[in-house]
Amino acid sequence: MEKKQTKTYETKEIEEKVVLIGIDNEKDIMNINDSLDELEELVNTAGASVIGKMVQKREGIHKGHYFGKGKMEELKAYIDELGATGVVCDDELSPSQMRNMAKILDVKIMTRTLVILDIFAKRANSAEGKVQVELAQLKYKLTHLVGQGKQMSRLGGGIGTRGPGEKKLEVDRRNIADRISELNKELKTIEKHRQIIREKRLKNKQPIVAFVGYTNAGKSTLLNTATNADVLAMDKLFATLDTTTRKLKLSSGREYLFTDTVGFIQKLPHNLVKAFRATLEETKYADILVHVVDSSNKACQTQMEIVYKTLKDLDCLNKPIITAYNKIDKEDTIRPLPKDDFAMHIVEISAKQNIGIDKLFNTIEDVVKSFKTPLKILIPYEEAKYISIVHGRCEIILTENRDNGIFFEIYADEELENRLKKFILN
Ligand SMILES: Nc1nc2c(ncn2[C@@H]2O[C@H](COP(=O)(O)OP(=O)(O)OP(=O)(O)O)[C@@H](O)[C@H]2O)c(=O)[nH]1
Ligand SMILES: [Mg+2]
Repeated sequence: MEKKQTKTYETKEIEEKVVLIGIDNEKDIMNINDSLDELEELVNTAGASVIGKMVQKREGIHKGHYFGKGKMEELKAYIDELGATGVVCDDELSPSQMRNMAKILDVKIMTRTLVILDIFAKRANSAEGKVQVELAQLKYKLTHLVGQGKQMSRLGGGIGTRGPGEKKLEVDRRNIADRISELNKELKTIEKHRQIIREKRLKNKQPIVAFVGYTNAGKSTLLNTATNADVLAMDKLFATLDTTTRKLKLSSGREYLFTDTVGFIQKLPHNLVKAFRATLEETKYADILVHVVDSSNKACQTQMEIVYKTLKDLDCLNKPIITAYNKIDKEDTIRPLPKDDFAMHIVEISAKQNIGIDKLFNTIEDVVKSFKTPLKILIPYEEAKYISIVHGRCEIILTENRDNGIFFEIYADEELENRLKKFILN
């Protein structure tokens, strides 16, 4: 639950009623209607309401003011008719486009990024999350809020004006750069701390399983069900901004670390992704990725494509991926489920109803068992049986005949590693 603002001296929130605008250029991964539906959810999550939508079919964005001239006039009339207080654009706008549009439309001009930043500001809990959000906001401000002063101050609160940075909104623009470098330093200290924790984990050799996926797919719900954690899960976009990790022993007796991560979304600007690098890095250190998919979402196939694109950008596509088609308890689950060429295994689950979780656990254990570790071994010549096992079942990097036996550098899975234990050289 959001805490109500009760202090009288804080900016009074005005209810924003906005019109969403987007361009249908048939080039984006997600079709424009799904994209605007998603933007509507984002706007609702940020606390404003959508009272209209307008789409223009055109090759690209108009350089001066996003929509073409005629369509802008149509939009102006539409806004006046509805009494909208703002416009939220599905794409990024340059400061001059924002200025031109504000001049023509005479309402507040916002973008998808601004809305996402606003949600991030509401959600950030940890020190790291807050620093990351403030950094992202300041960077955005530095490049975008030039010349927006009049509109912003005229309309008071609402989207784009709240956040951990709120106290600092009065910070002189000249100081923004200083603040950015200060925050970067803070982030470095936090990252160092994270690195120490990571090293400890590596020593413990507990496999790390990260739940990744599109926002609202059910990652936090799965972490809660799987590990009895108490992570905020709700039907809002970007419920999770901070990573949570829980330890759990599975039936083999091995301990695993399960990590919840921030959700992905389409059209997330590159600098925003960069701002959340530290959080997303958790994904980089995972041994296995469980790709949680909301299989009841009509755009789920597109969402999956976007997840894989993001994983590729993060250099994580080479990790073993288990796709967990979630929410199969829902009637509107898409059948047949989309194909998934990136997944090593596919399971169907309901994180909420605790269906298929054991199957998911077993699959995770199977994948871990198949992991191959590099080993150096020396097998005496008289142990012919073991020599033929190595030749038959291991990936051999190097062989050397030595006085006391054959030296091998190999990759072996867990079972073979156990069988060859007595020959392993330290
Ligand atoms: N019916 C049904 N609803 C589910 C299931 N799993 C999750 N949900 C619901 O889906 C919504 C989103 O769940 P979360 O666990 O917060 O999703 P998330 O992937 O962590 O989302 P972000 O943190 O925003 O990225 C919540 O309302 C959950 O109750 C499921 O198996 N079945
Ligand atoms: Mg979550």
